[in-house]
Amino acid sequence: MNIENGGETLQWPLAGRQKAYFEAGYLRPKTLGDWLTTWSEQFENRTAIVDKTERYTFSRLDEQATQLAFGFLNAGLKPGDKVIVQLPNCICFVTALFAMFRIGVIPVLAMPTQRENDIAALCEQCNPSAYLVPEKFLGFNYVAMAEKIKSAFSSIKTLFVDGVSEKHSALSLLNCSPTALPNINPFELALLLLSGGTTGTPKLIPRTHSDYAFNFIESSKVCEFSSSTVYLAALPAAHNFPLGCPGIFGTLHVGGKVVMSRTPGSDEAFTLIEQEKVTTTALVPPLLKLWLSSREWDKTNIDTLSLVQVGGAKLDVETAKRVAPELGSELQQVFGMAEGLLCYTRRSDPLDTVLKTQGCPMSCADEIKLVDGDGLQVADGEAGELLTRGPYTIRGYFNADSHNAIAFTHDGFYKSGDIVRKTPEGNYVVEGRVKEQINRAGEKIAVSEIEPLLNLFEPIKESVIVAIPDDQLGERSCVFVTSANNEVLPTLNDLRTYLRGLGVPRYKQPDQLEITTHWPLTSVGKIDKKALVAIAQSNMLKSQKS
Ligand code: OOB
Repeated sequence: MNIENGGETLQWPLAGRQKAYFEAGYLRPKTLGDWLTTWSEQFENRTAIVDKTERYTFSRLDEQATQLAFGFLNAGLKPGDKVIVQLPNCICFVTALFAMFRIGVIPVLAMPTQRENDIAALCEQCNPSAYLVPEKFLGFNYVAMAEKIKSAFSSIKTLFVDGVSEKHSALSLLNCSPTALPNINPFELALLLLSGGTTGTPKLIPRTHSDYAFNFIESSKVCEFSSSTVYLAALPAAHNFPLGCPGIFGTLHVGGKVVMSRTPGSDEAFTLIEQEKVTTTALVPPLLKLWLSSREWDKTNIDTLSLVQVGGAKLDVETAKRVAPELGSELQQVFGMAEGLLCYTRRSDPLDTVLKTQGCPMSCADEIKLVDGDGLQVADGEAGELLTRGPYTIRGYFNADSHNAIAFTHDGFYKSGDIVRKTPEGNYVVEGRVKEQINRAGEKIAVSEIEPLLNLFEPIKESVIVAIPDDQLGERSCVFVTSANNEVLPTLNDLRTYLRGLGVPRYKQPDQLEITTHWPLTSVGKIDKKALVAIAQSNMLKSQKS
């Protein structure tokens, strides 16, 4: 098949389903770099993006991305090279990404909160040629970490630093003279996202120019973004949700304005909402809860905020109900994954759907199957593991053949690990995770069965159950709870007596109780189960010693 691309004709053996998606118009022959050119032609002097220090029009964003592309080429980067990009939410993050898209260099999107071990694990997976960091952010010296990483990984030839006073400063790249930009195939790899696992080592998710463009263009239609959208990127921009669902890219696509908040907390976010007249933002549930509690005393004017998207983890109905009265905005639930599939509640949905479901797929080309433990489709209305395939859902993780063999079916469906139910209206409700099951001496405990019961127990505000490796049992169950009243803390015995009263068998009652005042969070703000397991193990060791 021949594809027109900037006057050149590319030979590309599009095959199978990708060919079908192309022919059906889902995947378009246009690179992300070329999309920026289109936006700059359409929206020229409108404001595209704002951060703490600068404001760029669409034309300036386009120019700067091209300048930086020249700089990257001049610094020795070549199409196909990987670059770890670890920047906070700032204009440079977006400029650098588009510069890379224009020269076929692949950004690997690391989170600012990641440290040496995490970055080393990424380097092992993708052999990066360069690493882009801020000079300093929230008191952490990224340059020192980057120097260490560079000396440990010989593939890294260059460090780029977003800052003024550094020898590697990326700013100097902006003065390089123009050279020819390479031709980039829109159906090839554009960026590598991190998988959102709250357990285990993240895998790299390969997204192409054309599939990612479909991701944000279709999202911005479904979410009704327009040129009057002012989008606040409060979650870290390296995450798929604020980046492309519809997020930063989906806002730019319709000529809206993007506002980059360096931190997700309400202090900075509320001020930016007031100053920039923000209309829309995306949050994860723990962050939404923080915003709601700040709102009790922080009376900054956030009247312009009209849409709050919430996703990334299950939103409980009680919190969902608070969004409209307390933030003065409409709620939209988003159930998505960096691997592809996005489900949204629609803006025209009845309130009950928005409060109680995670919506339905963005595209009619998304295929979903709900299956049982044997891979057989469950009956209508029953919960099963969600398998999915579609124009913007990956066919495999990057460089992970053996994992791919178990994470995808032979006919290309991604096994999400999410346990989901479909309502008669066609919306999906996330009920838990396949792996959120505790195998206690061979007896299986579904976390989604016990957690809601515990949450109804008066002394408990919120509970999270995790599986802890155990010499005798294989796995034991540990429940972490935040207490509803710090004066009267529940004991393990209280919990067991309560559950016994509800007829819950002994093996399903927790083996260990940990009371916590706050939840450890992942880089994007989801409850970090891996950290909970480590805390439970270390507390158990301490109690055994004493
Ligand atoms: C988003 O993406 P990831 O890749 O960080 O995490 C995906 C996983 C899903 O498989 C599911 O387990 C969970 O996060 N999840 C939800 C959810 N949204 C995501 N679980 C329950 N309710 C929801 N609404 O988290 C992500 C990507 C794009 C848009 C939004 C979220």
